[in-house]
Amino acid sequence: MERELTDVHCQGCGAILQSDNPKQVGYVPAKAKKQISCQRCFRIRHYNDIAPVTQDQDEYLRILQGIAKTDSLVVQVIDLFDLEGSWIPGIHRHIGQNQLLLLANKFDVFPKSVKWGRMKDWVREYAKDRGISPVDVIPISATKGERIAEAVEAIEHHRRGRDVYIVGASNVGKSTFLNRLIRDFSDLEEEITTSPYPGTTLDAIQIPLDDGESIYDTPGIMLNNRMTEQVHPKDLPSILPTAPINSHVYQLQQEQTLFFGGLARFDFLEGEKQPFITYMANQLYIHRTKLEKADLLYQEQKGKLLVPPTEEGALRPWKEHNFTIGGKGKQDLVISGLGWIRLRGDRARVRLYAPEGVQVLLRPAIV
Ligand SMILES: Nc1nc2c(ncn2[C@@H]2O[C@H](COP(=O)(O)OP(=O)(O)OP(=O)(O)O)[C@@H](O)[C@H]2O)c(=O)[nH]1
Ligand SMILES: [Mg+2]
Repeated sequence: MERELTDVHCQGCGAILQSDNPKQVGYVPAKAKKQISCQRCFRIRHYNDIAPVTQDQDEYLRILQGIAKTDSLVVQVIDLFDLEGSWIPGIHRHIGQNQLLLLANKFDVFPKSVKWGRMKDWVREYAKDRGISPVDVIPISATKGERIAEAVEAIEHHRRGRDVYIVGASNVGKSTFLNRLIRDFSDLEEEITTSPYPGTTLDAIQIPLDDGESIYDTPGIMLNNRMTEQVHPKDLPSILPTAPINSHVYQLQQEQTLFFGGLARFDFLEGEKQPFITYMANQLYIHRTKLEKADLLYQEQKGKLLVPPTEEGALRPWKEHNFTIGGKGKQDLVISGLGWIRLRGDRARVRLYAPEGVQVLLRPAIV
């Protein structure tokens, strides 16, 4: 990728370092001129600062288009907990003639019973349905360090002496994965900044490889169809799973309701009594009630009993999604970024409320 040689980039987030404007990205105080990372990175690392930056989609597309013109291996990282939400729409248009390797990250949040091969097949099928034949699909856990060696081997094998670009939606764990590589496979010292909030990496970050080529971290594209990007950053820890998710079985009668904090609502409108199994972050509060009480409860308890959201006005108004189930086997009703509800496939009429713009969909059950 072409770069102005005069610019010095922050080693934590890739932004161009500058001492003119503390409010702009890449700021380092003039007296700390020798620093190799910016004040924002320092604050994220040492104070867990929330430092959202409004990202320019054009800037992101410019980086992707730059990659399409190179002869390289493109590695797309996706988030297994939110495959549909973290997929880059039209990725095949962005990579040009280059081969694509898929790293399916955050495997650690699945219950132990979920098989690795199952995840691999699922992601491969998903890619195939979108016109992509990846050279390989490798489920990994960047935080737990699982299957990293395998990913490295696959990258080495498929890059055939070329540069490597790590791409993906924001917050899928691209930088966390690269830090693993830096720590375990190199003698470099500086690490890339990571954080629980989307939009951490701001520009491409170059990491040299032994043969003179490079591997690049890139800023993640912001995809507003995920609950994780709609909630206030303060509420993110309430919905992001960090440990294997414990599923919860709810035996519901018709006309019963589940609230997922105050973020979404599931109504079992009609059908025989049956189990509904939720797969969401363990710390998320789920409240069960009767359908007839649900409206009033929401009015009175939103932001009190039904949290998150804790911040007034942070979420878009709810949109209603109606589904008639039956005859298709077990299915997942997915709320992008929040998790999913497994339906046994019995005949049922259900309704889901989620903030406008958050992707809601049915898929064959994956667990
Ligand atoms: N559970 C789990 N969390 C992970 C894993 N990898 C990364 N994370 C978490 O995901 C969040 C985002 O990680 P980053 O590495 O900053 O993500 P990114 O893709 O570089 O994000 P941007 O720079 O915003 O595009 C952090 O809270 C990480 O700890 C993983 O394997 N499992
Ligand atoms: Mg990053």
